[in-house]
Amino acid sequence: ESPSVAIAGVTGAVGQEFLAVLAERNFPIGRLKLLASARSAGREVAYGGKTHTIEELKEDSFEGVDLALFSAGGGVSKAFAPLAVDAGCTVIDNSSAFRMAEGVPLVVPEVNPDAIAQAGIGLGAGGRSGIVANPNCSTILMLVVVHPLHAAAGVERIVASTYQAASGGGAAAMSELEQQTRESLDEAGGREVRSKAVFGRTYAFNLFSHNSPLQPNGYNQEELKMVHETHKIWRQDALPEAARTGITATCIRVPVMRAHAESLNLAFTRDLHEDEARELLAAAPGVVVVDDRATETFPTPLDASGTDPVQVGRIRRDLSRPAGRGLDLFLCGDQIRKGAALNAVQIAELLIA
Ligand code: 11C
Repeated sequence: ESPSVAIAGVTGAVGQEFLAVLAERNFPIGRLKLLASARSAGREVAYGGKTHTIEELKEDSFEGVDLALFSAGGGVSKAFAPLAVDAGCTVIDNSSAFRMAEGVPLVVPEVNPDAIAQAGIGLGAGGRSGIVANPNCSTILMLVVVHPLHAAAGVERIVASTYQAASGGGAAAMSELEQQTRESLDEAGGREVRSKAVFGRTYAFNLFSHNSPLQPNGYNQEELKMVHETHKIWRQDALPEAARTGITATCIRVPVMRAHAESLNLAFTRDLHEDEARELLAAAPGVVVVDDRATETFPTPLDASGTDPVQVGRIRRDLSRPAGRGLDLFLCGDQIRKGAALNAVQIAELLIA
């Protein structure tokens, strides 16, 4: 019997993409429940040839629901995901609320699919109900590409620089970028940028340090998520610091709509040459190599937008390292799809497999 599925936060950018990805992948759904805040309750949404009415997310929303996809912010997840689990529902949570919690698997299906079964989480008779966390988008995109190289040659250090799209800030952030771009081209308006409700600054034709809270050590939270989530996913979190992959990141918001880009510098413990890396990446699930030097065809956020795989290119030896011990590369991936909704639906597919 097909599972009964709920979506919490269905009106958001990721919530809408959950529906698109579920439909595209023909995910089996018995009953579909669409949940959002009281403001959106009563609105109608078409899915699978039927009209569904959005219901207000409440404490008893998950009675009789087998699987819930959450993307309504950390506060909503903290308040409602445990209630859903108590009602026998397994939650795939796109927020950061439970990612680092003990017993909550943090999963990129191409990297650590077995973490769900190891935690004993399943649907119905397949295991206990529980929370499975979807990692941060920048972590997901990085690991889909770096994991096959790590498996082959042991990544000892990653230096990451991100170029992150508006979509990471949600639908309102995407509208703000669009609106500011219009305003800054508007002669009549004096080219003054007025729409600053989300980021509080000029975003159009500009870039800025990621807007997540800055920590006393000078890193912002987005940068630290890439470090801590990667250690958890690679099961390095219990290792002494010297045995973990060293990871440092600088996260930047750029005026791009919905695909993140990352420049990665990788150091290896065993030899891995450029051609071998290209072959490993060409064979890796969820990755497409876009790396044609002759035509200077490399990944771009626009080409990656609306697509599933993470594009990788500019694969080259790091000339500052001994041959075989360092590579540079550049990747682009759709933040709303693989960075959020697609990864969550792939986790759901693992749960019903
Ligand atoms: C961004 N990565 O691009 C963020 C958005 O921890 O799920 C998602 C934050 C998170 O701004």
